[in-house]
Amino acid sequence: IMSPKPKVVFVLGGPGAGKGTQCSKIVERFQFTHLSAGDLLREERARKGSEFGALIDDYIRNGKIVPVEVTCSLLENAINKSGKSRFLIDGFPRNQDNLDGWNKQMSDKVDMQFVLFFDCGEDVCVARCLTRGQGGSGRTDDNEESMKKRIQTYYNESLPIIKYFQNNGLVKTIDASPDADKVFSEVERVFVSSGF
Ligand code: UP5
Ligand code: MG
Repeated sequence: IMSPKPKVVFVLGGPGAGKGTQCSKIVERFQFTHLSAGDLLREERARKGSEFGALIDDYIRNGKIVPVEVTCSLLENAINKSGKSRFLIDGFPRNQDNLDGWNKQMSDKVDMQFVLFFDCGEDVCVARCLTRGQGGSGRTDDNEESMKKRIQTYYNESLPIIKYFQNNGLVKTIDASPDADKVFSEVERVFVSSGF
């Protein structure tokens, strides 16, 4: 007997919208495994012997989106290695290349449930990332120069993908500007009403 396909929720939103923060809360409350594409890329960058380390480093500093072959394979490996069946995929897909690559490599292997979209104004996003950078996040992209590029990439490449999902009725939008607990109360409602 075939085991059922893993269930996947895409978690999208601008840089600093609170994707990671909310994913941690979802994991505490619901049976999900959190896979942040950005975290997987940063791990791969740090891995000794990685052939992609320098490329990933350059893309992240410049707020550019790493070619999908790299990111999608990291995600597929993480899904397979975990042995789990419900995943939050945080920060992916974020452009057309990501979406096409995912559809080619993964869409038949999982059941995508919905897209959780953290909607947040640019000023709030930027302020959150810069504050985190000042607190010593160690992230090479939490500075003003990288931030401008991350925001540009978000508007030019990622928002059109969110709009595409919206046109297909797949998006649950959450106002991400209130404090994290308030945001989570909305997130909770979405998951409960989706049967989780
Ligand atoms: N914070 C969170 N929620 C708050 C709230 N409600 N009120 C006040 N403060 C709040 O939060 C950011 C900061 O804000 C934290 O200090 C938090 O405490 C505070 P976080 O939860 O980390 O937000 P998140 O949306 O996860 O922000 P992140 O910076 O991770 O978003 P990005 O989308 O920019 O980063 P990611 O790691 O996904 O990607 C980084 C780079 O990797 C990309 O720019 C790209 O170069 C590359 N990448 C790819 O190439 N491909 C991919 O598929 C993914 C990434
Ligand atoms: Mg994050």
